[in-house]
Amino acid sequence: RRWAHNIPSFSHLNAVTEEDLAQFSKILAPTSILSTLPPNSTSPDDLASYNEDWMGKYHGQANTVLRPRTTQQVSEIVKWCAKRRIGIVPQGGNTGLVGGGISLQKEIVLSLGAMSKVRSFDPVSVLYRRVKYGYPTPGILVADAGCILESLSEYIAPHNHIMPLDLGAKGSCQIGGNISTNAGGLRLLRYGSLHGTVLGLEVVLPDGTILDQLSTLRKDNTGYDLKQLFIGGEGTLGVVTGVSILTPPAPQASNNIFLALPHFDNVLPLYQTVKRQLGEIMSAFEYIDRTAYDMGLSHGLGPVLNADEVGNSQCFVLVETSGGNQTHDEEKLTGLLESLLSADKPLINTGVLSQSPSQFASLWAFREGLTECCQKEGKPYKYDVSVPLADFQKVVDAIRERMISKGLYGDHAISKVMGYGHVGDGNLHMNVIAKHGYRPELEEALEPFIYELVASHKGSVSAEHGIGSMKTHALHYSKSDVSIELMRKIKQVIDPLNIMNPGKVLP
Ligand code: FAD
Ligand code: 2HG
Ligand code: ZN
Repeated sequence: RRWAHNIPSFSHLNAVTEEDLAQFSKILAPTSILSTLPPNSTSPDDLASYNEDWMGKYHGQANTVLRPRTTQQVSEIVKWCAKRRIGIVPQGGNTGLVGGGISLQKEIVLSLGAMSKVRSFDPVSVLYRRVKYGYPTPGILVADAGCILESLSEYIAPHNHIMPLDLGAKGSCQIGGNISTNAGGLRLLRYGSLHGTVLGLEVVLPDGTILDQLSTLRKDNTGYDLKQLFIGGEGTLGVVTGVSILTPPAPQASNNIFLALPHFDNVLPLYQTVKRQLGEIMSAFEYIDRTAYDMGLSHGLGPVLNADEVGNSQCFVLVETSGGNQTHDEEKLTGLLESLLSADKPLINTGVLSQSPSQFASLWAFREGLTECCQKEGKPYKYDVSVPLADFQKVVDAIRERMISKGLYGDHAISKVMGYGHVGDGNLHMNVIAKHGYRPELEEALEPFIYELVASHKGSVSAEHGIGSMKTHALHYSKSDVSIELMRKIKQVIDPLNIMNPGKVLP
C-alpha cells in the first residue's frame, strides 16, 4: 500500500480565471473577494492566513478566497464552481490539525467567517421542564456555521446554558468547523459527541442545492439520518452553513483537582476509583505525561503543584466535576483526595483541589495550553489516536525508542516525544517535536511505524482531529476495504464532479 505523501494532481479541475472573478463579483460584495488575479490583485500576503494552517505545516496554493455572508451566496458560488469545475475548500477558523482546510492545488478557499449570526435560541423547554419536573433540560441554539465557538458560549451563558463541546481552540474555531471535524474536546465525557447533540444542519451540496435539515426536533426517526454524513465529513460532501444544536443547562457547581501519580500503571486504577467515588458528577478526566508537564512548566503554565511533592511523578491527571451543589461536590472531592493520600499504597503522590474560580481556570489552562507549548518547542508531528488506556505509555515509549534507534532523538532532530489527552475517552494525543522543523526523514521514521503500532493495539489512527490531507494514506489502518469503498460510493453520489475539498479524507 502507498503510504508516502503525494500531493494529488487535479486534472479534472480548473483554476480560477478573470471571468470567474467577474461572476463572483455579481454574487458577493467587492470586500468579500480576495484574489491575486486582476482586477482584484490582492497581495499574496493578504491570503497567507488562509493558505497556512495553525501549525505552519500545510501550505496552500489558493489564489482566491471568497467570504460569503448568506447561504444563498454560498449556493450561487458553488453552482458556478460546479459548472466551471473549480475545486472548493471550505474553511472555518483554520485551527484544524490535519491539513483539511488548506488547498492542495488551485482550489478556492470558501471562508465561512462572515456568516456569524445566531439565528435563534430557545431556552423555553427549560422553563417548561423546570415547572413540570423540577429540573432543567437542554435549550436549542440555531446559528450560522461561521459563529466562533466561544462567542456562542458567551451568547447563551446569560440564559444559564453551555455549549455541549469545549476545546482549546474555542476562541478561533467555528461551529461549522467543529461539526465538519466532529470535534471531541474536553466535555465529550459528559455530553457525548456531536453525532448526538446536533439536531439538524443546513448544507449547500456540491451542485449548489441547499439541503435544509435545520430541525429543532429532539426526535425525528424518518429514515436515513443524513446530517450524520456531514458531521465529520471534513468539507468533502458539502458546505455546512447552519447548525441546530442542543445546549445543556450550565452546571450549578464546577470543581477540579490536579493529581500527580508516581507511576503510569496507577492511571487505570485511579480512573476506576475516581469514577466510583464521584459517580455522575465526574465530567472530565484528562491525562498529561511527565514530558508534557515539564514542557508546560518551562513555558510558564504553572506551577500547579508543589515541586517537592511532585518528586519524580511519572504522570498527572486533571479531574473535573460538574454537579448541582457546590458544597456537596467539594466535600466529595475533598473526601476523594484524602482517601487517595491516606491509602496504604497511595495511587497519587500529591494533588490540589481548586479553591477559587481563578484557580479552577488555571488548572484547566495548564491542560489546554499544552498544544500552544508544543508550537513553542519546535514543529510538532501530531498523532491523535485511540488506544486502550492501559497502552498509552507503551505507545509513547515505543515511538521514543524508535527515534533513538534511528539516531534521530535529541536536539538535532526529535527533541521530545510526549502524550496527553482525554483518558476518559481513550484518546491519546502524541506529540513528537521536531526541534528544527519538519523534515522528510523524520516523517519517514515516524510513518507508517506509528500507524502500524496503533493498529497492533487495535486503535484508531484518528480519535478526534480527522483525516484531512495528513492521513488519507493511513485510513486503511482503521477502516476496512468494504468501509472505504462505501465511503467512495457516497462521495461519488453526492459530489460526482469531485469539486468539494478534493484530495481530503479518501485516499
Ligand atoms: P477548520 O480548521 O477551518 O477546518 C477543519 C475541516 O473542516 C476542514 O476539512 C474544512 O474543510 C472543514 N470545514 C470547516 N468549516 C466547514 C464548513 N462550514 N462546512 C464544511 N466543511 C467545513 N479538536 C478536537 O476534536 N478536540 C480538541 O480538544 C481540540 N483542541 C484543539 C486545540 C487547539 C489549540 C487547536 C489549534 C486545535 C484543536 N482541535 C481540537 C482541532 C480543531 O480546533 C478542531 O478540529 C476544530 O473543530 C476545527 O474548527 P475550525 O473552524 O478551525 O475548522
Ligand atoms: C487537545 O486535546 C487537542 O488539547 C489538541 O485535541 C491535541 O495538541 C494536541 O495534539
Ligand atoms: Zn483533544
